[in-house]
Amino acid sequence: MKRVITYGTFDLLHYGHINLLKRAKKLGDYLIVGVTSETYDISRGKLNVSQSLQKRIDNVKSTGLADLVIVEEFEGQKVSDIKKYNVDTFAIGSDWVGEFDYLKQFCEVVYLERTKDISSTLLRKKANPIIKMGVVGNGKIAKRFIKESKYVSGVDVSCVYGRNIQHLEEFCKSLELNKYYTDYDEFLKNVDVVYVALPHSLHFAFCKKALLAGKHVLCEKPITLSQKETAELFKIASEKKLILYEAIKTAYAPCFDRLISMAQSGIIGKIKDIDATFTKLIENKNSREFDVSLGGGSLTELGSYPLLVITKLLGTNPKNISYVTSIDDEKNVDIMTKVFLQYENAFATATVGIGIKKEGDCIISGTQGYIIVPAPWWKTNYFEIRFEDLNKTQKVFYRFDGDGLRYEIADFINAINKGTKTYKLTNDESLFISDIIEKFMNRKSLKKNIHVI
Ligand code: C2G
Repeated sequence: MKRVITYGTFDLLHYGHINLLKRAKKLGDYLIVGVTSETYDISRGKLNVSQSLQKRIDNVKSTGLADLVIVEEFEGQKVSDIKKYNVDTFAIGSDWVGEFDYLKQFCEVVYLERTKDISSTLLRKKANPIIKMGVVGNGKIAKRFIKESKYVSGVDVSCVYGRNIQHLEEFCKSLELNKYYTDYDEFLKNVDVVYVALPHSLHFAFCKKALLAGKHVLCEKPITLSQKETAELFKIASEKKLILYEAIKTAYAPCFDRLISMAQSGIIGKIKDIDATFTKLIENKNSREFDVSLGGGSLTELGSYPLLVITKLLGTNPKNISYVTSIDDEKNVDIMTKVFLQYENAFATATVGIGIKKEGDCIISGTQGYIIVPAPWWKTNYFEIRFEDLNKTQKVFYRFDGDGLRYEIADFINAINKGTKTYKLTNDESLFISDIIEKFMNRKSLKKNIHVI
């Protein structure tokens, strides 16, 4: 019996896929089809697959062409599948010519002519027309965001809003953008969705206006500086059936998602302590980060990251929250802050600093072991699960491409197309983070829980 194997995502199964499967089947007597898992697709840079793995498997099965359907989960699996299933022929479309020649040492490799004028990308475009996104703000993060958006299909950043014409012109030139606006209402009329990348203190007003104008919003973290304001934005979004995302990039990174799932699986026992640190020295004291009127400071700037991992694993109901902080006398912003959170059965510390440097790792401790994510843990691409017996250490690696903003953009675009948010950062989690930031901002009224040193 001659065994043939082929692989693919098979998103929105179309006649191009079916043609391929028919011809692959004819190459032998038994056809094995490997359907890629979501995590594998993300790891190889395919970010906009629209159907679930189960749906894609069902579709392949419904063709009646596959004798066996398997799931492809990792790079290098093809070699072991070929050996495991005694495969004689590996077949794949001609868009991959040359890419799989290395498999020739194990079996015959056949590239089949790709069917013209049809692709999943084309079908996705038809189902979901390209979303026109406008960027609010023209600073560093806006620039990085626009570059990263190019890796996500289904979205096109078409224009930018700002105040300073000279800066806008330079910004547009460097990013090959052809339109800028200095009038926010005019800008809103010309986009489907907005990304807000302004100083923190302006987030609320600009998000609110965009939502009221019927636009989906992706807002840089922290979404606002108070729980009340964040709640108001979510309320408007929900009433108007709009998607509102807080852009904490770590939340959407595939390796972070894996970290959270593994920690929640009980692999280290009951989670009892989390210690997460993020410091980033800002040299320029005249910058936005040191400007109290713009919501500057360590906790507003960086707090979202450690608070994200804490809320994901321990929830949104600590029994007690207290802070120790070091304030810059001249600027009146915190150059380092530690937030202590005491939960019913666990505790956690979030440490952030823009004026004091510290190792930026994250340690999640449990009753049977701990997980360490080395610095920079917020760009999660690697972690170790360690136990009393060091021989049991597990190392988990994952891809974190570019600046990592592409993952949040892809998630946001998918949410718009599907009409619902993912679990990766819930409204409750954003509200919780806003609350902790707000309590700190109002520190005068919280004297006994704040220690200034
Ligand atoms: N295909 C085709 N004609 C098209 C579209 C796709 O022949 N018009 C083929 C592809 O060449 C591939 C298969 O259909 O052999 C599945 O295509 P995709 O779903 O796009 O999957 P792909 O990303 O090519 O995955 O490990 C995964 C594989 O490497 C390929």
